[in-house]
This record gives sequence, structure tokens and C-alpha cells, in this order.
Amino acid sequence: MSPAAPFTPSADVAAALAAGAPIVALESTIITHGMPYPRNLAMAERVEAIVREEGAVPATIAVTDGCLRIGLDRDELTALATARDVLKLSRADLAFAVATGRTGATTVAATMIAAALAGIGVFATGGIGGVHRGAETSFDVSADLEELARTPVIVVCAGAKAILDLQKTLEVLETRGVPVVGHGTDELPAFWSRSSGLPVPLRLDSPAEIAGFQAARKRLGIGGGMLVVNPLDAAHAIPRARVDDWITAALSDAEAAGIAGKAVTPFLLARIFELSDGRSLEANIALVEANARLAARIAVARHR
Ligand code: PSU
Ligand code: MN
Repeated sequence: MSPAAPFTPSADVAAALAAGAPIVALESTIITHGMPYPRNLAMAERVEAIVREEGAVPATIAVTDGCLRIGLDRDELTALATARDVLKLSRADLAFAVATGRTGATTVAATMIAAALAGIGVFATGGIGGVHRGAETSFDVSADLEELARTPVIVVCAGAKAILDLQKTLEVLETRGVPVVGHGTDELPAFWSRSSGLPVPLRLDSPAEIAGFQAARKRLGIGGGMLVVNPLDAAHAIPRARVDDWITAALSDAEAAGIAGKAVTPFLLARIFELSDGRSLEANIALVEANARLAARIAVARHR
């Protein structure tokens, strides 16, 4: 990489980029703000191993001491998983962390920006941010949606997190021209649950078809990303009615505590983890692993 490159790849990622080999981007906010230590670290390491099993190279993205890193080694993942006061970076503040020499974890939006900068076209996460319940008064809409509209990366997730208003999230994605593709499903998954009661706009059942769809969008000059929604397997999924009780309780706790802005999603995830006696975390880990596997298969299919 020339000194002018705006990011620093790991040796593995640099080699894969040079060889044109399949790479899967992974985010770091899920590690620092989405799960407690030590499960966050075990999840991050397992997800990387799954991507490798499928024949792709994992690239976990973060900013460390102002350096935009694409691909982290074991020690660096450990440092991130145990660090305190890590910034949560989105489009608005990714460059702030770089300019001020800070350490920050990248959200879906910031990870997409970094992936596209490096030429990585596939990214796996748990659940994207979206339109929050009550957004008509709070105006809380995740920057992830806007990023999907503008940045050409395939994002594999288990839907938007079910703490959100999923119907409004789908409406915004449609308005902004983001395809939402159900992988093997006609129904939008609801993160910890397989079902949301909402139809998914498009459906494709294989990694090759998903890769082909994004290639066709590119040929037609249609910019922007694609959202692939992958339902969690039935063994790990939690019935929607159970989850709804935890969400309702967590939302009222957040309101009572005056939580706003970037803190909302991490607060709700942590509260639901407590209310569910850890069940939500088990489901969250299982769905991230499944999404990483599918993303790696899509990355491999793009290279065929
Ligand atoms: N998926 C998970 N856990 C998470 C996230 C995704 O399973 O914590 C993170 C992603 O980084 C996503 C962020 O971008 O939650 C959404 O935050 P917000 O609602 O503040 O935009
Ligand atoms: Mn928000």
C-alpha cells in the first residue's frame, strides 16, 4: 500500500486484495457495543473462522489510534473486545476518529464506507440499524439506511433489529432504492425471530443468484448497496411474542433513563440480554455466524 492509502490492510487482506481473492468485511461495533466480553471476542473469532472455512478472507474493520484498519489480528481483536470508551463510528464521525487519532468501532454504515474504499463488495453483520419505533417524534433513523442507498456493498444480515419499526424501515429502504432480498424466505426475518409478519420484497435462494443480481445492478449503472436478509435457524430462533415482551420493557426503561442518539441501540441490546437471561445473546451470536457463512459463499460466488 502506498503511504497515501487512506487505510491499512492486514497482511492477509493485502494479499487477498492483490490476488483478487474473495474477502468478507466484518464490523466492529457489534464487538464493542453489541455484546458483552468475553462472548464478543469468541463471536468475532468464530465468525472469522467461518469465513475462512468457506474459502474467503475475513476483514474486520475498525479505527485504532486514528488508523483505519481493514483486517485485525487476534491480539488486536482482543484489545478491541476489552477496550473501554471506544467511539461508535458512523458516516458522520469515521473521519473524526482518523483526524484526532482516536480508537473507534465501525457501525454498518462506516464499515460499508471502508469496505467500498478497499474494493470489498460483501459484508456480514447481525442486524442493520433502521427506523426506530416512535421515529415520527424522535426522528431517530439509522444512518445505515442512507449508506445502503449510496455505497455499493452487499450487506448480509438477519433483518433490521426487531427493536425497530420494521415496516417503516422497509418503506425507507424502498424509497431509497435499496433491494431487500430474502435468502430462502418470502418473509422479512425479525433478527432474533424468523418471522416479522411482513413480506420481503424480493427473494433469491442461492449465493450465485445474489451475486448475479448485484452484478446486474452494477451493469445497469445502479449504484448503492443491497440488503440480503437471512433468517436465523429454527433451533436458535426465539418466538416473536417472547421477544416483544422484552422489547416493550427495554424501550420503556430506555425512555425512563432518557437514553438518546447513539446510545439507544447498545442500551436496548444490553437490556434485552438481561431481560432474556442471555437467550437473546445466544440467538444474536448464532445469526451472525450464519450470516458470515452466507456472505462468504456470496463473496466466493462473485469470483466464479
Ligand atoms: N448487529 C448486531 N449487533 C449490533 C449491530 C449490528 O447484531 O450491535 C450494530 C451495527 O454496528 C449497526 C448498529 O450499524 O448496531 C446500529 O446502530 P444505530 O441504531 O445507532 O444506527
Ligand atoms: Mn439512531
